[in-house]
Amino acid sequence: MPALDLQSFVAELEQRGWLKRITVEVDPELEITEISDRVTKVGGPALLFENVKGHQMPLLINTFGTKERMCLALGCDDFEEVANRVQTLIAPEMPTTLMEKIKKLPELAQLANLPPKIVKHGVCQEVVHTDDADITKLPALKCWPDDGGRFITLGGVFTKDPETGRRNIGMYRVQIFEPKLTAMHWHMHHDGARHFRKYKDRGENMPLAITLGGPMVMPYAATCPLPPSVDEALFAGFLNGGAIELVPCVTQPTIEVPATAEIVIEGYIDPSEDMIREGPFGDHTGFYSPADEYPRFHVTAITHRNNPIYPATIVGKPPQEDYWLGKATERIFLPLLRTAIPDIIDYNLPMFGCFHNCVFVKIRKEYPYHARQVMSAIWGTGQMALTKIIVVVDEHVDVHNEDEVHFHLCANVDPKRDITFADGPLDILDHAAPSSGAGSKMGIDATRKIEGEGTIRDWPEEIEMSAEMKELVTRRWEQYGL
Ligand SMILES: Cc1cc2nc3c(=O)[nH]c(=O)nc-3n(C[C@H](O)[C@H](O)[C@H](O)COP(=O)(O)O)c2cc1C
Ligand SMILES: [Mn+2]
Repeated sequence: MPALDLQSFVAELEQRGWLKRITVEVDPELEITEISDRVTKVGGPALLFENVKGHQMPLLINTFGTKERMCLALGCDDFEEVANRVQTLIAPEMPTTLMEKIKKLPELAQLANLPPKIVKHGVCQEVVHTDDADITKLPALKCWPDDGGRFITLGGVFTKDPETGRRNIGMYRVQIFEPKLTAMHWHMHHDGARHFRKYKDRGENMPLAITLGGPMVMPYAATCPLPPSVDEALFAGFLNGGAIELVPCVTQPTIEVPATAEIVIEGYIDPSEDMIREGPFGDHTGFYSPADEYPRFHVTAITHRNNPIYPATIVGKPPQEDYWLGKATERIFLPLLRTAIPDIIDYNLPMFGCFHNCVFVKIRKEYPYHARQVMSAIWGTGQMALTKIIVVVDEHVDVHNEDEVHFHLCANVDPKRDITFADGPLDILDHAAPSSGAGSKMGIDATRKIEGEGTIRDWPEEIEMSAEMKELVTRRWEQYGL
């Protein structure tokens, strides 16, 4: 089972030798970034900085920086395990015999226990600051030289839809301005922003909480591209294999937060207020996202457990630890993506594409322009709709092998015939887009062309050695003395 709080996860990492404690004083402005960046890029350990200049709290970073640690956080050996559970969840096989029914029972019972459970007390409220709440006490990082200030980078933002009461959790960065003032940087396509627009229309204040730590599945769940109707806390319960315990906030009691969180920042947004200029911020695209106007968040309380650990992350040129959060999503959401687009056999969001810039897709082509149909479907599906460049390849191509994809892209494409352009929403962070969050997309059909797909001549066969000869050479390999 995944760890139920950050502290026990840290203990587990340490026991496995996957964590390093840094005892010398380090600066949360840039120095931690430079250290963490170097360590992440070589697949190094999680880092616990015990002596952060100007602060009392220790800071944990690079927690999810390898596949092994990401899997440990999700309580699995491989992302495919979780993907298979998702598959079972969405396509339950009809139990036929009594024995099979009985075998299903524990699974079904477990399902029933997935929604979050509201409890009265939580360690996240061992210490409560209201009037004396001061977010500048948190060892938030200034990540990159041109950043507009210090940012909370690994927080889960808890909001509720004012119409339906439905909860949303999203990971959005939070810039610190004053002891009780921050900004809420949710992109307009994200659910937090959707909720905000509803409060604004109703002319009501928006209650909100930012949480740090808690059950180890929570940070990941907050990044999941779930449809607005799905509560991330329910999905977290599914990942966790049991309900997440939530406790009502002290000053914003309609918002409930993980009982085992390290730190909770409670507050509200007044939608009638002027926005605040937020950023710039060195982003996951490898470029700075420019300063822009975002809602002001007023802090009404900070609660925390005794001796909390402050979790942080940096984003920047890949790989960073968010690459592994993204990889987990790519694998875990494949079964869900396939319910919308069954033609997709597999896909890969390559590291260089920074999530939305590029996707490699594998299909079994069955009719003319099948690849284009899949491109259109991707451009119409959830957060995948933000994809800028799609490369579609045939079934025999390994989409996780970039060279193999590039080989087919270069060999199989007549640019005029096989490249298609479309317009649509893009990642807000795409600086090349002609306007913010909107622009053009490119689909490259790198599959073998068939009749009905424009002018094609005889298509040659791809060179492959016969299975018999491969087997023979493998068998004799020792004899060659190579
Ligand atoms: C480290 C990290 C930082 C992120 N920062 C932001 C952010 O500042 N603003 C934002 O809108 N999305 C950000 N995201 C992406 C969202 O968390 C992600 O798209 C999530 O699915 C949004 O959830 P929602 O659809 O419920 O809003 C970040 C993701 C990660 C992994
Ligand atoms: Mn959501």
